[in-house]
Amino acid sequence: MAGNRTLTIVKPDAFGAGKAGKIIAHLESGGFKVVAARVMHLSTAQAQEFYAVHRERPFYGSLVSFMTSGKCMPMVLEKADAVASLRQAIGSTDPAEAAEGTVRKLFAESKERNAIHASDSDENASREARFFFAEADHL
Ligand code: FUP
Repeated sequence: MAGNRTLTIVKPDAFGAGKAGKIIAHLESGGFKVVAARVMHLSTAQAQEFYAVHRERPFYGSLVSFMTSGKCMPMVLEKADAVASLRQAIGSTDPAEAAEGTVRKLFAESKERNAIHASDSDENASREARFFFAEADHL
């Protein structure tokens, strides 16, 4: 995981609605390359750990319930300046505030059911990639 990789998750709202293919196509047309991918149903313990940074926030329980409500699709993506580029491509947390053409503007339902996750730093991208993948999956 150099500065050219990041971690994304197509969340259960988008995956369950059959939007994963369109989201991947949108990201690929934006220059991202998928270097690892899996489909999984997060356990409560996994979702709690993944979002542990938010555990004191009022939305934590609801977020964990949502993230465990169906299958999701974690992926490692590659592009120059991957973290910043993907944050820009997904748009604001709340789709009502997301810029035109962003993944959340195009595909998200609400601030919680917002279609996609993207790492917010190189350090978190590495940590989150290790959370979902073995090193050998994205060499
Ligand atoms: P983001 O980095 O844009 O995914 O947003 P955050 O890391 O701040 O929040 C993580 C997730 O918590 C969001 F994707 C959605 C959820 N969330 C809420 O449900 N309500 C809020 O007020 C803030 C975040």
